[in-house]
Amino acid sequence: MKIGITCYPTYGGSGALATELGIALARRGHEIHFITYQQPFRLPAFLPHVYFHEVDVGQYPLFEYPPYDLALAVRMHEVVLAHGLDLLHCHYAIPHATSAWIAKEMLRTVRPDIRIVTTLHGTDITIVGQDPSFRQITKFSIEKSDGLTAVSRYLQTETLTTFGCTACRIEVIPNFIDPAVFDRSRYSSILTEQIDSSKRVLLHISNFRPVKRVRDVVKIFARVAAEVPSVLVMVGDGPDRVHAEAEARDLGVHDSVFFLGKIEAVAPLLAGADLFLLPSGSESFGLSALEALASGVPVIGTAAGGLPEVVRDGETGALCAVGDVDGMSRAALDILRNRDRWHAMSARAAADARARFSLDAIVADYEAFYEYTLTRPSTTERRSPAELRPAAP
Ligand code: GMT
Repeated sequence: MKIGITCYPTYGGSGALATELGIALARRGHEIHFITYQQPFRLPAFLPHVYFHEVDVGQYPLFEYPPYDLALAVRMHEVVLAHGLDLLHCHYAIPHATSAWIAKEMLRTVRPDIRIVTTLHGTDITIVGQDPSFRQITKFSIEKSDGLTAVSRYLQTETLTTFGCTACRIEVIPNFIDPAVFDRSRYSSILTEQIDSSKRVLLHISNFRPVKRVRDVVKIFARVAAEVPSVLVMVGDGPDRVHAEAEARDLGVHDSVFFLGKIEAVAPLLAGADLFLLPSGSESFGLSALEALASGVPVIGTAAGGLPEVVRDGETGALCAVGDVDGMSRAALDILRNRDRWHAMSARAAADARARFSLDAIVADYEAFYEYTLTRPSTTERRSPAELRPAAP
């Protein structure tokens, strides 16, 4: 198949997942075209059968807000025609699925067979998509996609409940890991070159947006460090980094907290960690938690959204209510104080992640879903949900 992939190319789970998917599909013989405003952060310089098409929004004095959505639609249109793509796979509903729909309308007469698959990742539904400014266009774009996937059962239900798109069939295809990459035994711990090896390492990776609750990460760490000698390694960057840094200073633990900034290859860091902290307010899946589990790192997090579908509470980590810093700190200490328990959890985490979320099986699910979508009538041929509803009396 020839597949166009559009995602946010910056640091974040949906971009990481979309890029890994494209790379894996190319290895399986498909031709992949990334269509984004920047080279995706996990995409190396050259890979066979992988192409990158940059979207240029241009500049014009009249545009205070250059219309990226339109430039993206035009680039999608262009790439479909130039390379004979079979489908466009959009990661994150807006604006990608909206632009794909515009491109599809532009292609209606010349390429009526083109199909759009949209993967819903999280805040496109739970936060941004519910903002009154975007709600109707999110619903519209979802309903106009020929195939829809969500990364967890939680997100599937949330989408159907929030948008009430009764005619949508949403396939759950979870995030995945490459078990060869997220393998603790592959890496010697590079962290010990900087950090005293007698200390336990707690790790957090995210884009430091408010939903990640990075101050809770620091609060949990401060309570753990008061009892067990440990350090906190913070990977990533974003708007709440300054607040996390301030919290570390306020709690007097700043000397034990290392802010490393954005790092692409996280597997070697995970291989040196004892616990992964993810106290998010909402998490549709939690790709970083899965990468930690696969690396044999138990996860301390919240029972929010789709995280319970990833982390088995009490077996591969511990989940508490959002904001329950005490509970998460206690759970972390319980695991760190009992080395046998940690080893058992670590082994279970790596095995469970491999059994349920390995790349080969999940990429095959995407392939099967593409094939299914390509054989179905397009949404432009199907009747809209509104038309199917009986007219009001
Ligand atoms: O965080 C987001 O809002 C978007 C996205 C991203 O680009 O980082 O993350 C989401 O997609 C990931 C990949 O499917 C999921 O593993 C994350 O749980 C999800 N983030 C949230 O739901 C907060």
